[in-house]
Amino acid sequence: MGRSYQIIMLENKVFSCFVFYSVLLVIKMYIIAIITGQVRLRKKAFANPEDAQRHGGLQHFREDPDVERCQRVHRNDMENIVPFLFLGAVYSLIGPSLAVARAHFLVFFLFRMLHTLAYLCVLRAPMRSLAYVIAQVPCISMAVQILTAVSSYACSDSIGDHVNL
Ligand SMILES: N[C@@H](CCC(=O)N[C@@H](CS)C(=O)NCC(=O)O)C(=O)O
Repeated sequence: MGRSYQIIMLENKVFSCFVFYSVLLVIKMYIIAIITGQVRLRKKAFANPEDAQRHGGLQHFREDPDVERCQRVHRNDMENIVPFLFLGAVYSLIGPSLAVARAHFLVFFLFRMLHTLAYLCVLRAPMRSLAYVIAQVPCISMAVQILTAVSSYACSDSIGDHVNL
């Protein structure tokens, strides 16, 4: 690996920590996609007529509540994990302490895992909602910290203060 890789990843421990949890969450999303495909096969509910034809006939070109549940898990992940990938990456660049940053990433990771578990296993309400809300807390916290760190740059009057000549 080149020196630039070391500078970004290894010399920024917060960023490395963020990458660790982010990649796990991306893998989790891939696993949801695989599970969705498996449920389609098991329930014989296909999204496309050509798939249904291959697996027994056009009557299998239909919707299924279990497949739709998997799709909702995936959609909810996209609504939440994708913003986390942005917020976490920028947050890593504003110099938070490793312990605090790790706590943010870990809480998000654990409660998104719980959200998926609660959704797929139909755990009793409000387990899924609680997991969703708790996972939002570190995201809101990161968003506020990022805005605080960069707010002065958003004001055109102070641009000159930050120019490095
Ligand atoms: N797009 C979401 C926005 C709010 C949200 O993410 N709520 C959480 C906790 S109630 C959830 O698990 N929603 C179910 C879902 O998105 O399928 C919705 O329609 O519910």
